Amino acid sequence: MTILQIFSGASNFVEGVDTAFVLIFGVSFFFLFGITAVMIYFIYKYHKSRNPVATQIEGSNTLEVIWTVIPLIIVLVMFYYGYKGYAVMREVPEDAITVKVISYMWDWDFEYENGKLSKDLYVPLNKAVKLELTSLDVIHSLYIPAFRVKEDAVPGVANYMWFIAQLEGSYDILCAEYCGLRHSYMEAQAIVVPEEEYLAWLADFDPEVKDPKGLEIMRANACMGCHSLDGAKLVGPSFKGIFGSERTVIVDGKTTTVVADEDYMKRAITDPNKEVVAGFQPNLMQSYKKIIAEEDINHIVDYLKTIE
Ligand code: HEC
Ligand SMILES: [Cu+2]
Repeated sequence: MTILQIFSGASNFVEGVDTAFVLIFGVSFFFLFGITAVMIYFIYKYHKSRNPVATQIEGSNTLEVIWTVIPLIIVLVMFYYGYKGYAVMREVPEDAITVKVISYMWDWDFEYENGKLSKDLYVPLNKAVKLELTSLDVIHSLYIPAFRVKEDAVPGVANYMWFIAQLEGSYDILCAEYCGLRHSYMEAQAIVVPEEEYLAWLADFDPEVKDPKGLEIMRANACMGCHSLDGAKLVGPSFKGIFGSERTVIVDGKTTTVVADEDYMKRAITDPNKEVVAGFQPNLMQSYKKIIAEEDINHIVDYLKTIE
């Protein structure tokens, strides 16, 4: 992200948020320095050597009115600009495209209207995008600093946010709600491309191959709390590139290697403590044989085959 992208309105909310920010910051800055300057001046002016007898002031209606009314006006002005910037954020235009955001420890999945899933958020330039936020476990918060938007993803609550991206480029997405061990790694990119490019990207997917159903089942069974898709080692091994790779496993205390084919992956789910992946603890993963139907286990295996 360049300085240009930060300051020149990467989204339609930059102006409103920055106006409120600069106003509040400016007022605070003015009073911090103003009050400090007056304080220093009074220390000098009313020093005992220059002003040996203090004046007792018994109250002044004029002063009371001034220091009540002026702060009241300042606070109302701050509120006006803050509210003006915020109100539009809750009014989603009717032609907005919808992207579902599924957050979980510790990653984001973005699901588009046609069922395509992605790890980075793709959005078309100059089009309203509504994000529908859900969480599968704890509270997360989707934060795109360059767009000046942030909204909590709360389990069991349907929350939303929207924006219009106005500059092509790639912008950081962060989690702004502390959510555990890998909170700080819960990042992604918002990738803004011209609309034709976005539509081409969106159409380029084969639902048969991706089998997002398998991912859904894994999420519903909290597999992703122990396994990552991106190579990160959590409680269990990452699924990245698992299909067809050689796994070093310990069987009855002896180390051997097996190729992770369909059969191996099914065994790993239904009888995980028979072949224990080297470098990981046995008995952490339970057998899902009686918990997940065989058909659904097949969906999981089909999905695992696609994770490169
Ligand atoms: C409590 C943490 C935990 C959960 C939840 C969990 N696993 Fe595991 N999983 C592990 C650990 C630890 C290992 C490595 C030790 C072993 O092989 O038993 C493992 C191993 C695996 C392997 C073999 C991986 C390899 O590198 O060869 C697969 C496949 C797997 N799990 C699938 C799943 C699926 C599917 C689910 C959800 C239905 C799941 N796991 C839920 C902890 C977990
Ligand atoms: Cu988080």
